[in-house]
Amino acid sequence: MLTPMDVFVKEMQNLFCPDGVYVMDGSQREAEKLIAIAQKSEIDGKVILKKLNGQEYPNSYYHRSNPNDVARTEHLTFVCTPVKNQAGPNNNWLDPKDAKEKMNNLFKGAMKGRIMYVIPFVMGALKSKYAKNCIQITDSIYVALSMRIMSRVGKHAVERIGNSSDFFRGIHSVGDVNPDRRFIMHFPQDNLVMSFGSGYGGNALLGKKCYSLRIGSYLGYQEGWLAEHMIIIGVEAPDHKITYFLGAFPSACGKTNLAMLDPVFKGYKVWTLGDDIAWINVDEDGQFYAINPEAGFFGVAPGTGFTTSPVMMKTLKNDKFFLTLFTNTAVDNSNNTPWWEGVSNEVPLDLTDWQGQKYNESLGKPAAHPNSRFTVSIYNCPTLSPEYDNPKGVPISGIIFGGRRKSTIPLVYEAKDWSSGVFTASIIGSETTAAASGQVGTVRRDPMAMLPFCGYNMGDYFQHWLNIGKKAKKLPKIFMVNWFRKDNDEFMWPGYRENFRVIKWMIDRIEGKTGVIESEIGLLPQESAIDLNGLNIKKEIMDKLLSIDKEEWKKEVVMIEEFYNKFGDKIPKDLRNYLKELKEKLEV
Ligand code: GTP
Ligand code: SPV
Ligand code: MN
Repeated sequence: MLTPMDVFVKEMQNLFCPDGVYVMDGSQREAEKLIAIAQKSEIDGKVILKKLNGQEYPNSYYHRSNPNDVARTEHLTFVCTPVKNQAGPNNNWLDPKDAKEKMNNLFKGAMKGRIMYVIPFVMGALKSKYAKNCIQITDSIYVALSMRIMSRVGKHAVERIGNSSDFFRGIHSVGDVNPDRRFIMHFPQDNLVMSFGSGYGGNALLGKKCYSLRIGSYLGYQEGWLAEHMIIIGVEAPDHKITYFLGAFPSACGKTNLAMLDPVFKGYKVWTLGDDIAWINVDEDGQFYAINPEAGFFGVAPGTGFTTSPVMMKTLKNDKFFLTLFTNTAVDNSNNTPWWEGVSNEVPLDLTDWQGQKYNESLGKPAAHPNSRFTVSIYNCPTLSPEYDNPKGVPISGIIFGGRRKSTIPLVYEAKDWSSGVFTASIIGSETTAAASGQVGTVRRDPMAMLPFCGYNMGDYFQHWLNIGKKAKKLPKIFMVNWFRKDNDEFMWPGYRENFRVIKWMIDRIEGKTGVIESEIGLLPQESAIDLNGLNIKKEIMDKLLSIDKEEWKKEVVMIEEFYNKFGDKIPKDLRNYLKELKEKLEV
């Protein structure tokens, strides 16, 4: 008898008309076979994978994408709910019937001359009751190999699915990589995503943003949990006590770096559990527990180096897992290694840029694409927490939110309680980055760092956050940070490893060891409460980093109100009241 999975695969085969079908088993032999094929196959006249120097970067391969396909495309991403307002003003919307028709027309016969890969995978630890079963279809070997790094691909997923029809369906074809024929369509009610025309991470690795966040957030709304754009870390103090944090920052705003922080203080250690996505449940004991549904990092290369992020450099150079990918970095031809701005101070002499041209520094453009990325297994990470695979997840004591802001937002502040913390997170603004196509550096609202990833109306999402707080008995503290404040175009705070000073202050707050100063926007650290021992930073700079400029904030509330107004009465009353209070305090 055919299982629902068999039926789905047959249906896809009839739709796509591939030359062959290959169901992935997850074995190492399979990986070797696929890597060998990818090294011999071309797309757009470019070899799909090239082997890199194995002494410097073990098991590593280089991939150069179509230059039109280097980032998420938010304007081509849709949430197709039966009623438009279910998707909300935060999403592009199409009627599900129309969207499916459009996609099926693109899919029809699209795999002629290609192999259809069937990728059974699990998001979350296999033994976890919070984990979810999924199947992705793709005609991209690069996507198939990337999925093997990013999720738990293979036979165990087929076994887990068994005779059930309850699994996520992710249907993907790169088509002809044409931005005019590129769509990423989500159908939350059908547990389904259809994606065409892109091979880029967030558009094509459907377990990641599409399932774990957009569909996941909708499932969480239905089932009473949260799917968030968050890192998970455990901070071990010299007395070996571990405090677990979640951290949400918009794309390319420092999550991966914070997830692999090498503390500046002796005796402390950061344990890594996740760098991009967290699924959060309130357990029977009334506490927040988080799991990372992913199994790898799809991280921004530029800025990653031995001084800024030594743990990531060690991860990339580790040989535990049998496959690491580098996409759209430059290549140093002298030793066949991937190269990007920030990995070394000197630009190599014989460098090929991300588009395959000889690099000419004098043109003033970066050699690596600003959104060039590596795809690497979490098991390569030397600071991987022993709790990573814990089916229950880890208990959370603090949630850190952040954005990338030249001005206005102080280095750190704390919310008074859960609901004012939800307000604080709902008003996050951040400068856009190269992680999504479009203009870089313009400030937009990005609540909870979820603007591009919330699969339903964000007004309902805010209410869901407030409700989850009522369900829990022990609530994490909520903090807001900004590592990116600038003065004369220079970062005022050194960032990276030095961010640990702020984390240490948060632990002091969680343990009730230090007081706070009340301000219009929240609770600020007391004078000298952040340990600056060993750091050369002027007092005026610290004062400015921890101050609130009322005039700047008056402009900020205008943007917040504009954003809130888009959602009309979907914005919870409590949040409207906080905004009103804030305006009063600022004398707006
Ligand atoms: P996504 O994978 O897109 O979700 O991004 P992310 O939030 O994981 O961003 P990531 O940690 O990769 O950082 C993005 C960029 O910000 C990189 O170029 C980093 O070098 C830079 N960055 C990270 N932390 C800091 C910091 O504390 N200060 C400064 N100035 N830059 C930072
Ligand atoms: C992001 O853009 O937030 C990423 C990269 O983490 S992607 O998976 O492509 O969305
Ligand atoms: Mn991300």
